[in-house]
Amino acid sequence: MGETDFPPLKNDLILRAARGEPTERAPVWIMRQAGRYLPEFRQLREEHDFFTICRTPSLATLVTLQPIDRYPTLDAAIIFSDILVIPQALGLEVEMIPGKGPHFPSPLVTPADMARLKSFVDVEKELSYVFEAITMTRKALNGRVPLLGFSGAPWTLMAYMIEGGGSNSLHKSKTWLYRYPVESHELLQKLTDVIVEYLVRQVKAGAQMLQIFESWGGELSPQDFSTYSLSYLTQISTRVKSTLRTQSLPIVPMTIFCKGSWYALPTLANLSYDVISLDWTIDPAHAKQATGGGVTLQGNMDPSILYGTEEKIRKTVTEMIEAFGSNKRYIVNLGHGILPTVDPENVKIFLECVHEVGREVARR
Ligand code: 1CP
Repeated sequence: MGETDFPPLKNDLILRAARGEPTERAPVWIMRQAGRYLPEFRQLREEHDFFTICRTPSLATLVTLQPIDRYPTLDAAIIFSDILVIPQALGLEVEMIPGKGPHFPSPLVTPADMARLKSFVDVEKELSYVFEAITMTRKALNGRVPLLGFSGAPWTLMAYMIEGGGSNSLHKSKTWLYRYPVESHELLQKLTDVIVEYLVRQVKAGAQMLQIFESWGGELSPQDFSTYSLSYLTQISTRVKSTLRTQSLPIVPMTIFCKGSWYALPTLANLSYDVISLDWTIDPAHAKQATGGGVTLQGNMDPSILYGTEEKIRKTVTEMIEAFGSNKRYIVNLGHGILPTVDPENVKIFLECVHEVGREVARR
């Protein structure tokens, strides 16, 4: 698909912020903005299994648009899917258990299990439903806001494939790092190769910006993060951008979210990512200083603030925007995904406040 196949964009605030261009206010979106906190999503989930929604482009489009229709204050849409579609494409079974989360009936136990993964992954074919959903959503958005694509990062995906689902200690996947480092690197490289192709293909389908989720980055020591995460994150940004260039596709902005990896900020700022997404444990002043102003920052309100009073939400948003600045290199978001039991009215308050305060701070 070429840019001319899609309706013209009416709101490019997030793209400008990502490129370091001035903005009249900081743009805003919410990680996991389409999901269980919305009654319209829960209703659809009663009728359809999670991965059926992901695999049916018309349903994925519908769900992606739910928060955009409800909140005209959102400045971006993110395609409805999950990071675990890549392990599925590699041949592993993943189920989504309502109220519990993802479950792999046969996770990888020892490196011998890597033989169960496909030796060649036909990304175009295995993940065609994601690309179709992106193209359909881009059209349905009618240029209201840009559409973001995404992928899990190699270490986070490896951890899910070995743990078999969510985990507190990650001791099974860490056992691989500390007993089978060679095979761990082999798995991480295999994931990286698929992720690069997957992201490029998302742009070809119409994604206007990409985010990489290293949700379990903070579980690693700084040394292990460097060995098992950073080297692959570096490959992803450089290879995606060079492939986009050779294929004459738009060089879209890329965001990296490494939850918990505060120590890596100066290094992350020197990779070819345009945006660094921050969790709420990082002080804005520290983040600005550690990244040196050459990248855009995204984040980072504690998602639980949305359980607070209107007054508390307003106070936190104001302090956050004042600290990050509103007219350049800043995208408002939460520090992690929105929680399923948040009241959608509080989300409305949050978004309206971001607009109001964002405009005011940008004018100062
Ligand atoms: O943001 C959006 O609106 C787009 C949709 C989206 C995204 C970007 C979903 C839908 N999942 C994701 C990414 C994702 N999935 C991440 C990275 C972001 C993060 O750290 O939160 C991770 C770690 C997952 C894995 C996953 N999928 C979990 C976490 C499990 C754990 O505790 O380790 C869960 C609960 C899911 C299920 C899921 N994904 C998305 C939704 C709406 C849901 C709920 C499923 C349901 O309806 O039952």
